[in-house]
Order: sequence, then structure tokens, then C-alpha cells
Amino acid sequence: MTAQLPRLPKGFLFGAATASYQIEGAVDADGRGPSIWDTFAHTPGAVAGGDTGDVACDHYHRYAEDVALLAQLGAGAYRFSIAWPRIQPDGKGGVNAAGLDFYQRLVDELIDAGITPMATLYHWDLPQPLEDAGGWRERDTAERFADYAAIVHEALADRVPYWITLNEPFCSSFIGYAEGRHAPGAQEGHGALAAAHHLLVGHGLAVRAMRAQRKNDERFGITLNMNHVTPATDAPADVAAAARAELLANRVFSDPVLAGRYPEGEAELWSPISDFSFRRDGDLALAHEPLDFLGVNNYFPQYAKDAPSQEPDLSRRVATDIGVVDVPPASLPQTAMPWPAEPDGLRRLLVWLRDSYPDLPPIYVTENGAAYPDTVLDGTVDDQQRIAYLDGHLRAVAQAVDEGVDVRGYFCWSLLDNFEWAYGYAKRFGLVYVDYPTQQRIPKASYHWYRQLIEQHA
Ligand code: PNW
Repeated sequence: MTAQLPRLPKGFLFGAATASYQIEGAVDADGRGPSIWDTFAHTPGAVAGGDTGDVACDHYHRYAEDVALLAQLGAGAYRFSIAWPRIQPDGKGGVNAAGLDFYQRLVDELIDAGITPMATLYHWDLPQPLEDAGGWRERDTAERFADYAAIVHEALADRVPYWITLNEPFCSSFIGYAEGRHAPGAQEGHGALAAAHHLLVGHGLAVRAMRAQRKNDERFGITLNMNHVTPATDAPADVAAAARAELLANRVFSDPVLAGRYPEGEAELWSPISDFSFRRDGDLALAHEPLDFLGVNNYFPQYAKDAPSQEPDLSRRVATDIGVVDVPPASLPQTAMPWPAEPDGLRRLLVWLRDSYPDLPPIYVTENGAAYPDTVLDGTVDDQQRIAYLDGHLRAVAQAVDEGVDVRGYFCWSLLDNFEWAYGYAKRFGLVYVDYPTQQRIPKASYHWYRQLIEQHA
């Protein structure tokens, strides 16, 4: 049945990823404060089915069982995120020791199991008091983020070798402050661009703060979600639309971080809605703080077509309204999101990164995976579509490596089915099925497939 498994280089790191708000639950435990996702999820109409992360996978209490699942998988590494409101309930000031202790226990459990921890400091759960003061629209949030990063790093760096500042600043800024599909649910122009900028500033300040107190040889990186972009047709208007889409999807973050410049055309693209007055001297150097690795999250490619703007009134135009629609070829299969599944899109993205940035650091694919409508039959989940998706994407990574791109690891999203943000529990990305009423974990066929693949590389 299974033909040859994908083959990655010796020493390649295989892992799985999760995020705090999506799995932990226990939102009131041990002094945790509210985050913007608690507020958003409890806003009627914001999340499908009225779902919230209040309980999620109850990972806060079941972390030992979940680490055991990683160990049985043979995972070399585990990427998890730390909930800022557990560490600093108000987003600033003293440390909530009980909250920090949870991550101490988790890290100890991972080390005991021989699994390398990769910690993400910010996977979208901003302390609500900081949002009440303006959130990422304000430069102060970037400074508070660096304080928080230094606290967590100080406590865990003796055992955590990989540090990711931000997960997908694109989503935090453009989905949260322009589209409004994510917390805090704002629909803005200038405010979303300010948020994107302050996330870059916060990233740089955090890397500097952590590097200044480096303990061992820990590595510092950032995770960007990126998509390879192709013009839908070779009509000049679509070629221009693809350049705008690439700017918004990738270059807004990758140009400052990897090349120390603002992307060409950025100021012109958004000049109708923002004067970029949030930029200060020295900010580009912060964003361009040297990185030990780049985390890349990728799920799908984009096919850009020129389209009219949605909002003629400039005072109401949001930052993502750039006159582009995404029209993937009808021939591509779709996942449940529904996102088009095209493994070669990941290869093209990795090659694009290599060709675009001469000083590109080593890459880890920190997320890739797919949602499908899984069902339990006789106690098992036979998710052949997910196996095909992962198989194709791992082959695409292997091909990129053959073509000379320095990719060092791959983390499947996700270890567990979990709270899929605006979609709630309706979308399942896990290698492990979670029966939410009982919290029973059922490894899917894809889990066993991934275990074999990892074993074959041992
Ligand atoms: C990523 N989009 O989010 C996140 O890092 C995960 O927390 C999430 O569960 C996973 O991908 C699957 O969605 C994204 O709309 C959310 O393009 C939305 C988009 C991309 C990534």
C-alpha cells in the first residue's frame, strides 16, 4: 500500500507543532489573565459554533499524556507556544510564578522524553489589558513584548535551544486589525499597518533582549507564514496584482527581516490610507536583527487576479483591500478550509526565498498540514487525504533541499486536533484525533504514517 516514503537528509529534524490558546484550556487556572482571544471568542458571532478555547484539549492538565504521544511518534522536536497572560496577566509588571511553572513542567517532560523544545513566545494571545491600551497599534506593546520575552527566556533558556519570537505576524496584524476575522476583530487601514510595524519592532527588541542574556548556544528566529504567488494570467493587470499580493503576503515582513528594507512599492500601495508615521529611525535595524533561523509556515499557494477595491471611501478602506482576488486553478484539490493543496507551491516558495534573499538563514518549516473531515470508525481514523498531503509536501521539501535550499526541519501542524481560531473545533488538523466530550486522544492513520517516516530516518 504505502510506496516509498519521502526521504530527507541525515540529521533533519522532524516534529509537530501546537499553540497555547488552541490546546491548553484552563483559562482561569493559576492566575492566568484574559487574552484578546478570550474576549474575541466570547463575542457572539466571532467564532463558528460559538466555540471558545475555555477547555480546548485540556492540555494544561493533560500535557504529560500529550508529550507521551510525541515520544511514541518518535518526534525529535516539539514546537509549542507560551501564553503571555499566564506569565504576566496584565501584560506587564511582575511574573506570575504559577503560570511560568506550567512551562517548566512541560519542558522538563519533553527533555525527559528526549524531545527538543522549540518555544514560540507569541502565538496571538495578547494580554487584554495591552489591547485596551491600543494593542499592537502602539509602540509600547513592542516594548512590553521584549520585557516578557526576557522573562521567559531567563527562566527556560537553559533547556530550550530554539526560540521563536512571533508566529505569523501577518495574521496578528492583517487578519486581526484589517480583516477582523481574528482577535481583536478590528477593521482598519492605518491601524493594521501600525500593528504590522510594531510587531517587527517587538521582534527585534525581543531578540536583542534575549541575546544579551544568552545562556547556551540557543538559536533565535521568527516564524512567517508565506505563500508562493503566481499571476492568475499573464495579463499585465494580473502580473501587477501578483506583485501587490506578494508584498502583502510575504514581503511586508520578509523584506525588513531578511534584507533590512521596506518592500519596494509599499508606501505607494498604502499611501491612500496611511502616512507611515509610526516608522522611526533604527526600526529597520531592529527588524533586521541577525537571525539564527527562519521559521516558515505554509499551507497553500496563491494565484492573484486584479480586482476592484471593495471600498471607495478611503477613510473606511482596510489594509488588506489591495485590489486582488485569489483564484486557484480549479484542477487543484481542496482541503476542508477550503485551501488548495499543491505541494509544489511549497517547493517554489522555498526556492523563491533562497533566490530573493542572499543572506537567508537556515529554514525550519515550522507548520504545514491540512484539515479534513475526519471521522472515527471502529476506534480508528483513516485519514488517507492527510497522508497524501503530508507525503506530497515532505517530498516538496526534499526537492527544495536537492535544489540547494538549506531546510533543516519540518513540523507538522498539528499534533492534536484543536481550536482552529475563527472555525472553532469544526476543522481538524491533528495527527491525533481529539474526542472533545471525553478528551480521548486517538492517533490517526497519519500519525502512524509519520511515525514510520521518522523511524526510517533514525
Ligand atoms: C496558522 N490564512 O494560521 C496558525 O499558525 C495556526 O495557529 C493555525 O491553526 C494554522 O495555521 C491552520 O490555520 C493561519 O487565512 C490562519 O491564510 C489563517 C491563515 C493562514 C494561517
